[in-house]
Amino acid sequence: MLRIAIQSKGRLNEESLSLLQDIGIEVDAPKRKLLSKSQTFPLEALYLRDDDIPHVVAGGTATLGIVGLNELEERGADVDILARLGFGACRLSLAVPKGEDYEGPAWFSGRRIATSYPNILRKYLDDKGIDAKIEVITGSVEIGPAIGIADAIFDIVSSGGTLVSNGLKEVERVFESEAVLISNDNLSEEEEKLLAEMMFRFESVKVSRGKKYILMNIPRASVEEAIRILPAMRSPTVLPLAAEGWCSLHSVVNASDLWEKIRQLKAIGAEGILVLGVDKIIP
Ligand code: PRT
Ligand code: ZN
Repeated sequence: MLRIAIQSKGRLNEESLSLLQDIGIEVDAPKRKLLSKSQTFPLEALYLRDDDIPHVVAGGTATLGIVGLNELEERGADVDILARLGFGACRLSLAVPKGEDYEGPAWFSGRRIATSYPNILRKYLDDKGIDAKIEVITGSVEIGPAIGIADAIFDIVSSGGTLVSNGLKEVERVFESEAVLISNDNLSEEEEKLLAEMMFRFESVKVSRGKKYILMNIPRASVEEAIRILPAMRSPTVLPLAAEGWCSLHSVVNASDLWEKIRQLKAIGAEGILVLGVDKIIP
């Protein structure tokens, strides 16, 4: 059986569970339980604080884990990164009080920087040859300058709203992060097999993200032009309609191109266009 370490509560919990659900693995949400065994796949979820996930996976207590790349980088655990998961996106940035005249990283020389990510910050400062003092604090880093324990901060930024409301401005983006799937690097043959099945399912969900299924009626005379507009995985499906001179055409498109494709298809006479979500794509 596989065991996956998941954040018990916090920003990554919900999307981690819904990712498992998308690949057919149902586990109970963490209430007071630390472990929850799936009834639909040989896997159990182990609910932890995100800080503990890298080491629990590296040490083998869990086979897999879902954690922010920022935590992994900070803790330096020896694990394999299997996939970037496309959620929990954020960055680690340096920010200074908004009135400061900031012209470049040299500003930080001799200053105090508050952070919960001393290792990533230390590496950045060393690379730049900057001698600054790192003040490690574990929560509410953003209030550091206001209460006088630091001149600047190094913290997670997503929308940037927290910086603004604390009178700070982001001046250096140091590390880009998102949730990643990690594994222990020493799996048994049986575990490898289960993991391969999970990764196969996971790929099919990933490929389907951002895709739409589109079907429409189109005059037979426009079919070739429509096929040029809508390249599908192999080629679009074209079915004759009972009405003389008309076809039904089905294809898969990127959601980002959808409206432009619809505009082009309407221009060549497409009617009754239906757009549906795509759940899985098995190539
Ligand atoms: O209890 P536990 O230790 O498990 O949770 P935690 O409090 O340490 O972590 P949590 O749940 O806050 O975040 C988990 C992970 O989510 C982080 O390690 C990041 O990988 C990722 N993540 C993504 C974020 C954010 N976005 C984010 N915005 N983590 C924290 N924030 C903070 C940010 O620091 C700021 O204070 O949210 C606040 C709002 O950000 P803005 O820029 O949108 O205002
Ligand atoms: Zn944490």
